Amino acid sequence: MKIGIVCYPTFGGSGVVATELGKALADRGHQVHFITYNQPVRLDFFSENLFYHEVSVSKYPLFEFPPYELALASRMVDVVRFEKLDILHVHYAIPHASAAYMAKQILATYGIHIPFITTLHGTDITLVGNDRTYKPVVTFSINQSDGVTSVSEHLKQDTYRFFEEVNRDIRVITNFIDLKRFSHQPKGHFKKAIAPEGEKILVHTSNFRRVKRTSDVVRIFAKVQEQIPSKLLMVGDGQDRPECEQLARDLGVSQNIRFLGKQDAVEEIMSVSDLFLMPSQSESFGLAALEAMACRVPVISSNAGGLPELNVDGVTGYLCDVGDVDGMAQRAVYMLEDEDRLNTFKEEALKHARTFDLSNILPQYENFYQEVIANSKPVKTA
Ligand code: GMT
Repeated sequence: MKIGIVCYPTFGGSGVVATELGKALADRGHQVHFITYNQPVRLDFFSENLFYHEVSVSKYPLFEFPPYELALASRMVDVVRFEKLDILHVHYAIPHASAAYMAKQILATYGIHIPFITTLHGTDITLVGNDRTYKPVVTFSINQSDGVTSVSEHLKQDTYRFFEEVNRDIRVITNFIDLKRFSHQPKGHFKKAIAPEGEKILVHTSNFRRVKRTSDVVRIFAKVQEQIPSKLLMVGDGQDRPECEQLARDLGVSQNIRFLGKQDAVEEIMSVSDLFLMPSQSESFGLAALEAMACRVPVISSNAGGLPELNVDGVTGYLCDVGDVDGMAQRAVYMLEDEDRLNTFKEEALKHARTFDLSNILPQYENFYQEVIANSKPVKTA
């Protein structure tokens, strides 16, 4: 197939899923065309089946808000026409689904039928559910998609709950992990450098947005550290990082926390870690937690959103209510204080991560593409 993928080319979240999916499809022999405003971060190598088409938004003094959605729709029209794509797959509804709808209508005037699939990732639904600004457009463009997927069952139910007028079937295709890349690596020297006295290593990765509750991570760690000699690695960057750094100083634990900023080789950091913390306010799936589990790291998370579908309470780690810093700290101590117990959690985390291996999820996307191509109806033109 010739597949167009539209995504945000950023660190973390939907952009990573879209890029990893595109790479895997290209490995399977499909031709994959990324259409976005920057080279996706994990697309930094050559493959004969991978193409990148930049969307450039012209600046004009009149445009206080340059119309990215129009530039994107125009680029989609251009790429579909000239590369003869079979299907478009847009990741994150806003504004990609409505841009795809517009491109589809324009292409129909050239006699070209292009079906499009929208994958819902999380904040495109959960934030908009609380903010009516984009609601009519998101509702319309979900309903007009030829196929819709969500990354967890919980996100599917949230979509119906927040968008009462969405009347489409939504196929759950969960996020995935490439276990060939994300696996435990022997990085003993790195571990020794971070924890020279054999301290336990806790880790958190995110974009430090409010929804991640990163200050809870610091608070949980401060409590754990009172009972277990330990270190905390904070990976990523974002608006709440300065607040976390200040909190670490105020709580007197800053000497045991390393803020590492954005990192490419996350799997190397995970490989030296004993426990992953994800106390998010909301999380449609929690890809970062799956990355940790694939590296044999158990998870303490909140029970928000789709996290219970990933983190099995008492098996791969523990789930607590959002904001329950004491509960999360207690469970962390329970896991870390006994080496055999910790190892059992580690094994279970890896075992469960294997069920999300790319090899299980990729065929679900390929089958869905074929289903949608076979069943989608061309736009009626006058
Ligand atoms: O939260 C992020 O890191 C970005 C965000 C996005 O939409 O790009 O991530 C969402 O999509 C990820 C990939 O499907 C999910 O694993 C995250 O759980 C989800 N984030 C939230 O729901 C807050």
